[in-house]
Amino acid sequence: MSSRKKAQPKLVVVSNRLPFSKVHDDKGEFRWERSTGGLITAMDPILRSTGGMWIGWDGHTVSNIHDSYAQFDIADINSAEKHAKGSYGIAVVPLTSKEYREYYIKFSNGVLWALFHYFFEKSSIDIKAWKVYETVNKRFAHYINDVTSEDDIVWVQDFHLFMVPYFLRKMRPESRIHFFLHTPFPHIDIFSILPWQRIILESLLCCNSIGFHHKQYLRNFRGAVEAYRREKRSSGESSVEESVVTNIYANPISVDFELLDRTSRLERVRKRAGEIKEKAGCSKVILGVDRIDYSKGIKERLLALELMLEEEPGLREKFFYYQLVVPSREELDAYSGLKKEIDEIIGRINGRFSTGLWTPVHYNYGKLPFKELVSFYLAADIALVTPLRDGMNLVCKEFVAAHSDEDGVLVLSKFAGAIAEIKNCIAVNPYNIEDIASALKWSMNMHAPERRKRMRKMRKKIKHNNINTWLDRCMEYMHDREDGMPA
Ligand code: GDG
Repeated sequence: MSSRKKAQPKLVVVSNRLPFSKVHDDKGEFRWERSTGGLITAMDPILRSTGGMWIGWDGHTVSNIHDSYAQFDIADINSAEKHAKGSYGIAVVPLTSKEYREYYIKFSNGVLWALFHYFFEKSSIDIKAWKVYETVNKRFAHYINDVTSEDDIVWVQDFHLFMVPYFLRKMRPESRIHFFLHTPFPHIDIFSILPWQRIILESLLCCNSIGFHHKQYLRNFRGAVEAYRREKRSSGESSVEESVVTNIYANPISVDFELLDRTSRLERVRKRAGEIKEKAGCSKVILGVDRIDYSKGIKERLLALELMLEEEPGLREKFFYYQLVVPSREELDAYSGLKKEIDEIIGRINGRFSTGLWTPVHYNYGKLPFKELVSFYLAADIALVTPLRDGMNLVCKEFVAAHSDEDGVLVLSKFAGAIAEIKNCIAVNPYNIEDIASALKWSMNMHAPERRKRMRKMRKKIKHNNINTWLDRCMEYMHDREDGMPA
């Protein structure tokens, strides 16, 4: 391990995955592939302009962790990064394939993701996996300590790394350590199912600030902290976290409105959106875009579509539904099983309702290039975003930002964090397929003036609450404790 210590405090982002992944090419050689997502869009410019650092895993498992820690400059990744303005450090935390399975697949996704999205029946409490989760979190903390200075501002991201603050605080009693959670924080009735709830709370309470997407998650967190403190007091135990005042806040993450808006105005993108509409050959294009996940409500949404087709024969041949699905966590049974179920439902719907010239559901399993995705957003008259539970949901915000034509209807789940900001959508209960079907019918029949009025208001909101606003507010909460809400 080499060390990188600078006198000037810098921002250090720590997340499970780095903004780049190491991937094999056909010849078995490695290259770096840039990942997509809101966090990278937000963090990349600030890290570049301030010369910060990103610490995480590169997506590639190794057999010997001791020789696999790596540190380099982002400019060394490829020539595109070399020519980009500004730069920042990258530090790779290695994982073995066993650790990947236990820490990432089984514990982070199999236990925590399921529970934090209220699917407690899918959350299999696994003590062996917890041990590996702890080991990996400790490794992250030690590496942060090795490659950064005590004055740096360490900002840990998401549920994969809940225990990092605990281990890091032991080494750095005075440093600034912050946390942001990208999932919901569940109600105490759910959270208390987790056997490690106390130690996770103690770890979070080692932070100087903790951010959530939604006020409800913050209230749930506060409820859990109060219960934890009551229990401590009644048993006469002292708390490990008493020396740190934790500032907790709600601040909804957003999208790069300007980039999506600008991309949707490109000639190439408009032309492609036109082609998508033309190929559909129907009056309405409906769109669903999701990472494959049971929390996204893809299955329920398809059943709603089937119900609508059953009940309203007049709507047949009037729309085209595109479901874009990004592969995810295929190693978990809950995910591979879901893919099979989705395939079957789509097969059944198309089998029941297709006519010689029309097939209701079109399905793409894979990741589209960014401009192609924006073309789909722009082509869609209606976006169906119906997660059963979602910390925020960026897809609904991207759909709005990409509609530079100021038209389009958003049907949005009332269990997505985004519902707090987006008032002019059509809100649905994603568990109620009749509710989704009737929202869909309403959307298809909505007149242009109302569609435009709603879309303009949603665009105004997302334009104002964009990814930079989110980042600026987080920075304020991290720097100014007085502004937030003490835990
Ligand atoms: C977690 C939380 C929270 C999708 N298909 C393609 C593609 N995507 C991109 C979208 C969007 C992202 O994936 C999905 O983001 P979401 O927010 O909808 O969902 P999660 O992945 O579950 O994200 C969530 C988020 O973290 C941030 O805090 O909002 O609640 O669960 O950006 O555009 N991108 C490309 N091609 C595709 O085919 N290029």
